[in-house]
Amino acid sequence: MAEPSIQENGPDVRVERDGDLAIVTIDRPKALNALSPDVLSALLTAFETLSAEGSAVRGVLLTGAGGRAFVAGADIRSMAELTPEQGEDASRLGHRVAAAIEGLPAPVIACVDGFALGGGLELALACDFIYATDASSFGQPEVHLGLIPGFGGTVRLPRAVGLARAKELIYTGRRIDAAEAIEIGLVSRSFADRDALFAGARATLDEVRANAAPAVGLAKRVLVDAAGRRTESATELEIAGFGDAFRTEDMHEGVAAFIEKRVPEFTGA
Ligand code: DAK
Repeated sequence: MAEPSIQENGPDVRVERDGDLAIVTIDRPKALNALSPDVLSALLTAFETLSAEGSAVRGVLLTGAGGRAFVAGADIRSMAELTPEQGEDASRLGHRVAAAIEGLPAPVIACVDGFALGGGLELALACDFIYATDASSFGQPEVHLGLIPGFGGTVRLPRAVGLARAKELIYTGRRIDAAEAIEIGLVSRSFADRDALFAGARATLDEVRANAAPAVGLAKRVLVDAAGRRTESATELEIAGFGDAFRTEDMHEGVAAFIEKRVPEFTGA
């Protein structure tokens, strides 16, 4: 395996590569990794750059540095003086980051170790799923500040936990622990500590990487695009994606290998 490489995307975001895996770290621990406009821009660049690599990227772990927070929210200080128009622009930038994560064909696991609040939880919700340490906590506390979620929380939280639970969390701004987050389906798995969290996330990506890359990418595209659509329109997306799978060499290899009773040799084509 090649030596892991590190790329800086601005001072507060770094991307480490380990072969076809990428670890994106928000590294602003003094502000509990709060999402300033610079951090959001750097995240956008990081995910757009990974997207441009196509099938050379098979999985991404998104995390926060410092051991106290994934992300404690949008940067409250940088929001203080915004006009309504600037508020909308800030919201758009957050949505572009979420879209870049959802548009990446490879799965992105949010590895939460500590607070995932406000814009931080929204960032995690844009990932394919959330793994967390037992000591983590989650919430949408915007109403405590006179705000509402601005990076997709009103859209993705109800999809993750159901409309009633999302309303309860958003209207109260209440924080929940990892155990409750698992119970309501917000977090997929929790782990005793950060090392176990990363080992677990890497093990999941290893399972994914054994499969045909184009099929995983097509499945993600359909799952992301179909979410929230009416049944008929959503199933049309699945039909198109299913057809697209037949255009890939890996699909023909996978089916042939099954019939010939051998292990498939996927190439990502
Ligand atoms: N922004 C900026 N700085 C933050 C921060 C944040 N969200 N969260 C923490 N910090 C900073 C603190 O100010 C403190 O800095 P210093 O005072 O040391 O300089 C440092 O991080 C450590 O925090 P604490 O001293 O407060 O640490 P504690 O352990 O006592 O408390 C805490 C940890 C996470 C419970 C507490 O820091 C906290 O309640 N933080 C705020 C959490 C929060 O409300 N987050 C949601 C923010 S609202 C928008 C788009 C999206 C959104 C809004 C607008 N637009 C389109 C405009 C989304 C909004 C949100 O995310």
